Amino acid sequence: MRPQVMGVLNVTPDSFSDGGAWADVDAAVARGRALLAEGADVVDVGGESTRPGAAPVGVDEELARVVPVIERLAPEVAAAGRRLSVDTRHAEVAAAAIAAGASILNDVSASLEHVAAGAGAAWVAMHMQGDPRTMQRDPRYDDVVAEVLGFLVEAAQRGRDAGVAEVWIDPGIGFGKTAEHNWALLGALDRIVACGVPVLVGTSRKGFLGAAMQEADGGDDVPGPDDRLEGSITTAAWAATMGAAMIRVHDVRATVAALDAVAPAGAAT
Ligand code: PMM
Repeated sequence: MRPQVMGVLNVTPDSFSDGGAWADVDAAVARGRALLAEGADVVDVGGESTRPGAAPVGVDEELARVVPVIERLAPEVAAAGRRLSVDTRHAEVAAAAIAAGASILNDVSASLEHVAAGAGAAWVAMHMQGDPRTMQRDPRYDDVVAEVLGFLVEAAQRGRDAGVAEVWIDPGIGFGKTAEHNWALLGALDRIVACGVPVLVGTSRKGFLGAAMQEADGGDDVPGPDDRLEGSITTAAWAATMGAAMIRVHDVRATVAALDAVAPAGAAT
């Protein structure tokens, strides 16, 4: 069996890779349907960009972006036996999104376990150093793998203590991390998987892949987010082989095909 694939649906004017494309409700719902048709197991709806340097969004604005999209997608997602998640740092948005039909709280702040527990939702605890506005200004660790792993083990315990029945952990690739930190975490994913909590990983279209792809082909320009498919797919397949249970991606069809192709080699089989 391959890992589950979480398709990204950013209902934001400013996400780094697909900002603006799905900013109105009809377009976002259509994009959500397309992600399902491409084979997404989970559609992850986000209304606040967490790209480095992004300005925070008001809660009312975030609610207005995500709740109508979740409400409209919920019946068809349920009928297809798939799930909706909400990508938010705000308790009010999380609660409203779960009430509207999301069953996973994708919490990049790793602080909303009580909201997930109270609403009976799954909880993803992601590691981030700092906050999105400042996190890429010189992130530092003594031992990035040990520190992130320690944080995730502790977060998972907090989730269980709060009463969350389904806890996930995520090393937060690109969230307060240099390229070296990201590669170190990907290289040690099996250690994170070994702690026994299901692991979600998101590398899709991220900047460190652009840098690596530029280095590999010796070109003058860093490939933009839309031109990072090879890096995205390769790292998704790597994460699968290391035992990740869910991969968060923009390019669902290609990732599903790649993961199906490597599934026999994966630790998740
Ligand atoms: N990455 C982004 C947003 N949300 N959530 C989790 N759990 N893990 C991630 O790696 C992650 C996330 C940033 O990417 P985007 O702006 O393209 O959504």
